[in-house]
Amino acid sequence: MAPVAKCNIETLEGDSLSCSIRDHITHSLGKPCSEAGHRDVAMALSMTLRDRLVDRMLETRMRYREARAKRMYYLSIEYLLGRCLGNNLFNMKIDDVCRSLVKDWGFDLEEIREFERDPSLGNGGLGRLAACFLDSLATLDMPGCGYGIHYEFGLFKQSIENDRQVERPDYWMAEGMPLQLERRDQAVIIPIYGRVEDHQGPDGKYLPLWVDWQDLMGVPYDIPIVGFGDKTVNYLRLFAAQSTDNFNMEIFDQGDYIKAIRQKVYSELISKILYPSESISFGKELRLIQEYFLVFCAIRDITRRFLKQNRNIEELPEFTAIQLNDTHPALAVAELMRLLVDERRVPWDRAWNLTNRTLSFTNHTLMPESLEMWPVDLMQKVLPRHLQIIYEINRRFLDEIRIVSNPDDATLRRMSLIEESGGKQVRMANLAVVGSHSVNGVSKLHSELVKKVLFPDYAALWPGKFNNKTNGITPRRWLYKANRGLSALITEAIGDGWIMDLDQLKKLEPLAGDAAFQEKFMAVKRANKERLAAFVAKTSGVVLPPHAAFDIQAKRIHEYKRQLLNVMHIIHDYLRLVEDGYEPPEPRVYIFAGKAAPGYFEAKEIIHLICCVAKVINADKQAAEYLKVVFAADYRVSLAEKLIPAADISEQISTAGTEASGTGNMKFSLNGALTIGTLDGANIEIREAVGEENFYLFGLTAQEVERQLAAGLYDPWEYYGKHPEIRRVLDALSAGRFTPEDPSAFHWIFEKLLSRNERYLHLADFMPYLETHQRVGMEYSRPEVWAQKAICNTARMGYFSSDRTVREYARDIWGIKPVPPK
Ligand code: GPQ
Repeated sequence: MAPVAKCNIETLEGDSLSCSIRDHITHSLGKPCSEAGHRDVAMALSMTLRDRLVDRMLETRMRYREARAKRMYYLSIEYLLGRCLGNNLFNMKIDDVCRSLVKDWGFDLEEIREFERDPSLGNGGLGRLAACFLDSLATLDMPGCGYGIHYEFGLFKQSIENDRQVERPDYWMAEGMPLQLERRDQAVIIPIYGRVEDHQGPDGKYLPLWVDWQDLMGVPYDIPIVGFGDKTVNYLRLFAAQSTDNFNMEIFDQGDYIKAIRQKVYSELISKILYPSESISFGKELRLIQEYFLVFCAIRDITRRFLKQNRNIEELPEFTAIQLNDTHPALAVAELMRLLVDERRVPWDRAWNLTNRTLSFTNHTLMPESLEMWPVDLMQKVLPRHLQIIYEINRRFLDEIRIVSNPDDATLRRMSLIEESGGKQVRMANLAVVGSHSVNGVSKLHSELVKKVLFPDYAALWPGKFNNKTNGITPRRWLYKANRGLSALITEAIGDGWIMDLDQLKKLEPLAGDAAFQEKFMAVKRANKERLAAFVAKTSGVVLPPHAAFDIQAKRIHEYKRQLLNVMHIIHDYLRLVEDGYEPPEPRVYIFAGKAAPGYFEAKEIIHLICCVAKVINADKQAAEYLKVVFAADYRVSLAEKLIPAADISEQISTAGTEASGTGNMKFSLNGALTIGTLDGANIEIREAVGEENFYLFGLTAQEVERQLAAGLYDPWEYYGKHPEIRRVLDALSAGRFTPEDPSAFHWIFEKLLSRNERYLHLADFMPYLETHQRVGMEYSRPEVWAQKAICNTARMGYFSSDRTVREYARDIWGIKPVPPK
């Protein structure tokens, strides 16, 4: 390794980087530079960046402090950051310098970046949205940081074996995580279990005392979050559970040393693993403790910081906003009340006012099975004081609405924080709504449905509390970094202002009809497809023709997202090809990616089906020229960055009214894919933005779906009887056409799709879906028509930048402002 020795401004940067990397190889990794390999350079480079980021982070902290700026804290049980090294290099604008630096040493920067494991500390959209918001907050110089859990095992790694999903643990820190800073000095002690005793305070007033609790410890790890342009560095603070060295003396005194140790080990389980599904974890004690653990650590940390700068707790809402990312951190309502009332002796009404003005809540789902409820018995055992506080909030709230609106009993029952039927349960969504000053949905349609379907009584009571914040995505990761070819082309055409101001993509519109630009645009797409094809060939052995239309559905596997509808269409295409001798206007490549929750039978079977269908089709010579199907294993941020830039067609086909927003839909369209989609979630707004003629719409509306389901009108047999296309596909599935060795394997799908209470109305939307795909095919075979539509998609997606979303939150909910460096 020789030092770089050119003399210009870049080289100055290069020289100091080079020194630092060499220094880390020697002193942090303990190796002579001459023996350093790819992995060592990756580690040392990350450490070098961390040093610079920490400097900026300290500067940012001073800047916020001097400005006495209001802060926003985002509480989320998940963060899907994706790989950090490349993102940091791009945001710090030193990617080119580093590339040429390591090249001089004989290394390839892209190869070095492949050494980093994705920190998969999330399941899907909710966690990825949190990561996009952090990027936008830092880019906009806004004082906003994230709080979460430092899971030891992230979302499982998926592989496909014998055509089925296999899950393996993801020990994401196996290669080390050089970017994070351990902050042992700021560890938090967390009380849990125990009971509440009634005492009388010195003033004669009732004083509840939480006694006999056990303790846990939360150790913070900070990950610096750098904004584009390297000015502001915020942080994501993740807490890891550790045991304290206090022993339960009762056990210890009995001489049961091993039992006492076992209890300590149990406490470290808290942050061991991310639950791989939102709906299967309710009722699990460990998950409740995780939620509490996050909330306690975050609130303790936030108030500690606040009180360091400001003695008067009454001013908390002037300087602090706390955003609850869905209901997983909803215990914050009870915990903030507990801290104010029990610890700081603030009178209840004042404390309630402060809590309400500080907290705000985002809902991300309408699916009834995802609405969190916790059994009262469990909460009594784990969090006796919090349960008491929740009951007190409920009592006062119900008293108040009795006075204000004199509701009937049914309304009161619906609005209560406690579900009384069956075993008593705490309704976390109600707790979050009652305890927050703002409740928002994540797309226009979703926010309307939140008011109409989820919380009609609350919306009538507090119409001003409910609002919409349509989701967004960060253009830095999802265009600038993920699609280098398109980025360069855009910058060549309109300059690089779009990276910070995505609306500038509008300037591409006049070029949509320009033949030369179209050619360049499609050449970039083609190159991305070739790169993806090479990756697929290497990882799964399937050879994809890059001139085919790449049609991709990448997202969690869930019945409501209707991967089944997509597979049914592929089967239809295939049978038409081999049985009817039909020749389609264009060859098609179908790519699926996504994980199924390990306990979700139907989702895992859908993956099995996709793999079986792929095997049969890919082996059929008659189909070879026209059709290929691939299941790309282990969907995660870094794989999304490979798939999305290569897509021609984006499948966004959930049953209308089920997908809160979707954010993958935005990423595809921004990268010039055309959407085939339903009027669901943010699809509606994407279609409005890109223009009807540049979006392939099909299917029932949310209202129509709702009407069919409510009136029991949906009769799948009618569609089966009426449409030979549907019959042929379902009969093929039921007869085991794709599983000759186990012909009844997919009979359940036949039965399910034909059952009257099939909630997602697959068959109602099937024929319109087919017909729309037919149109997609025709238009793809006319390159100039297609190119124009694709360019219009990219040009008109500016609205869906998470910068816009975050600015709206800041203005309407958080009350925070940019604090840029002078
Ligand atoms: N979402 Cl409640 C998740 O990814 N996980 C969850 O636990 C909940 C919602 C998604 C939702 O399904 C998408 O439609 C949204 O685009 C996304 O949250 C971000 O809002």
